[in-house]
Amino acid sequence: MTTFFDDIAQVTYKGPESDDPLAFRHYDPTEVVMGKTMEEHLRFAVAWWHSFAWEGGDPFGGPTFERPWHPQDDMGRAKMKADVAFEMFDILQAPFFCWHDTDLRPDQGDYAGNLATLEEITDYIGTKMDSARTKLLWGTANMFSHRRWMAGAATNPDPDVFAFAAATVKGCMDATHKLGGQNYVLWGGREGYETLLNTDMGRELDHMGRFLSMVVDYKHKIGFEGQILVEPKPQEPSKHQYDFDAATCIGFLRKYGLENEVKLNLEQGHAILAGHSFEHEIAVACADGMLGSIDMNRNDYQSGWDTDQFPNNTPEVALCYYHILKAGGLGKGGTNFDAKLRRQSIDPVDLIAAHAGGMDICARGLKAAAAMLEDGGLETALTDRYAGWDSAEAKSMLDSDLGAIQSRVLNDGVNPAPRSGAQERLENWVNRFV
Ligand code: XUL
Ligand code: CO
Repeated sequence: MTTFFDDIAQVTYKGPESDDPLAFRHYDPTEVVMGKTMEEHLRFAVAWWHSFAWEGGDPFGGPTFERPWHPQDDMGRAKMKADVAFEMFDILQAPFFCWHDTDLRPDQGDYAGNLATLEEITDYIGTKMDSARTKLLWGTANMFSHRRWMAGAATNPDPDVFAFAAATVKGCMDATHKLGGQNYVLWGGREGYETLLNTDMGRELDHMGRFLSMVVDYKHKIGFEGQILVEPKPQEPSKHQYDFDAATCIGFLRKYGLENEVKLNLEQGHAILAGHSFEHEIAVACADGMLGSIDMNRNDYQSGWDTDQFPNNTPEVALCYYHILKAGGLGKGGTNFDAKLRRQSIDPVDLIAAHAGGMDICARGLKAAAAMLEDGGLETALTDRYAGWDSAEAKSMLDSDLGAIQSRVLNDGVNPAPRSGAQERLENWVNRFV
């Protein structure tokens, strides 16, 4: 056991009146909400990259955190980092964590070396998991940071990079499977372009589709029962990313026949970058049965960057969980905090406070969402709004044709009477719960 977090006690539920800055005021993991505990609904995960690997640099300045395991170029320090991670999981009683290969292992500069160090560190993490409550929500490969990926991974014009990517994903899927991971994620940060002047988009999309089919085939070959998830984002780091948003990803998956094999890992900040709300992205995925998991965070609404801040807006979060609950919940997915501290937040306690606060906001949102569903006001308004479609005549219209419909409009003198959408009344109704 390390002592990075020194004398910080386990974060526990103390109720809404508590003024303890490190207590849960809303997240009681054992509280039952709509038939399941909050822990089962929310399935919180800590992201290894933001909490332990990121050193606090930004485009204008270097590391600010100066953790004892930095720089991360040595297996001893990689193990120290894992020790600290599990110390934090214990303080938060975190149900899950997530990683990229590069968050865990020191870089060796070649494939064989990276595979060996990944195997060594994931064996080490596996032994720590044996005596911890924290499970693996998902693993993924970082195929965007090293310079070899600068022109893409599966979409790279160089077939050797495609090969390196395929081998890297295989190694990461094996490690995820070994650790009992419940999902495997692919986020294509460099699967896109900087300029169309040097890009054969049709070919790149075909390669990306074929690559994903190989991932699905390999999942079945090794008996991995987790979900395969792709994560939409419109840009950053690439100027344009092919997995632009939920709707684009669903179209892509259908084109390559993968719609029954792959679902979506949706992220709040990515939705904002795409010009959507998180609620919109979740609703798009739910409408097609494609919701896999969520990366919870928020962006600074002024900066226009993917700032990956911890969530702190209850109404926003509540509407997201409203759609999730309506769709039957997160299933094998979870709520991964793809969120990092601000670079001035250099104290160990900042990491605990950030997660405790994020978990609390989500719990508050979940409870508000459940209360809205139990009240049923929105659902009643929705049923009423579409009630016209309940009639046999309206339903049969969908099986008829334009000519028949025209005859009916002429014969019956159909002349629709506009009705209020009642948006303000519905917004007022929502405000009773959040
Ligand atoms: C980047 C991002 C990634 C993915 C995993 O914006 O969200 O951290 O979640 O590669
Ligand atoms: Co993410």
